[in-house]
Amino acid sequence: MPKTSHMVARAVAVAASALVLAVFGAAAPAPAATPAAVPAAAAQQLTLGSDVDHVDVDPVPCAVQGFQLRFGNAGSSAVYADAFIDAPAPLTVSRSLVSSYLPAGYTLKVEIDVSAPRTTPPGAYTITVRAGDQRMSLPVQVEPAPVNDTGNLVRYMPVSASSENLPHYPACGAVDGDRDSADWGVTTGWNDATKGSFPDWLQVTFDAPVAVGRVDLYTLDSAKYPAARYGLSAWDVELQVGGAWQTVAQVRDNTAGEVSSAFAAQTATALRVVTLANNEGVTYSRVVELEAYAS
Ligand SMILES: [Ca+2]
Repeated sequence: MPKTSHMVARAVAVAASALVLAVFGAAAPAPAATPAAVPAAAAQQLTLGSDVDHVDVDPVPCAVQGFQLRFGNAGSSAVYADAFIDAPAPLTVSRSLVSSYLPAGYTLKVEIDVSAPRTTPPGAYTITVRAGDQRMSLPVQVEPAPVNDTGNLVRYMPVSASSENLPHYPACGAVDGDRDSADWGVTTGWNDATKGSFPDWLQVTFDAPVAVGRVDLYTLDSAKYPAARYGLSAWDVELQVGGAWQTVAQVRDNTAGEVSSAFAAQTATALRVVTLANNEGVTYSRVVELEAYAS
């Protein structure tokens, strides 16, 4: 049957190709028949594509935005190939390199997240993807930063932590405006990555010095994960004043999901919560939302 003949012919061609590779790779220390011995073909037929024709970017922490890179091999031989993703500063991408084995006729699909800090000038940017002799340009539109009219001083501010349990519990989840513990696990809360080790810390750095007189902390507290069992039980609230950290509140023996700490307002350049213990035992730090107010 013609179909069978074609398949046989193709199989022979693949075998012949493998033989050539085996000979080619004979001098190499690694076994030639493994995929690792497949060289990048001299005449690659790589393809680049995307699921969207442009990306809209909101310059806020934890914004979910980006594109699906489609990295293909239109050639008749498997190759190892690299795709380089370049974003103009201050934009960042979750991956700047996709390095993959691409069977003949195969297209790899990779999700690429695009982020921008809140201070990014709004306007048009271009992400460039290169692979072999292929090049793809993807327009990016950065939207204006949102106006913070919440009174919450840490909303949209840069946040960092001693460690992050990624990808589901990033530090930015603690300042994303969502206090609902039912959303735990879908990037609305911070969980550290050093199980069994305290203290941990979560920090927000202000754009400019600001008077802070109250800090509200929402620890994990849902029907499934009640605070009395899974939430933070002890932490210190610290303000950076004149370059030095000062402890302005201490919370101990907590079993509630929300704790508001009020203190004499101070003009601070940063705010830090140093976590000390969890009701579950010596496990993790879990903060669903952190908020700060003038009073
Ligand atoms: Ca949150």
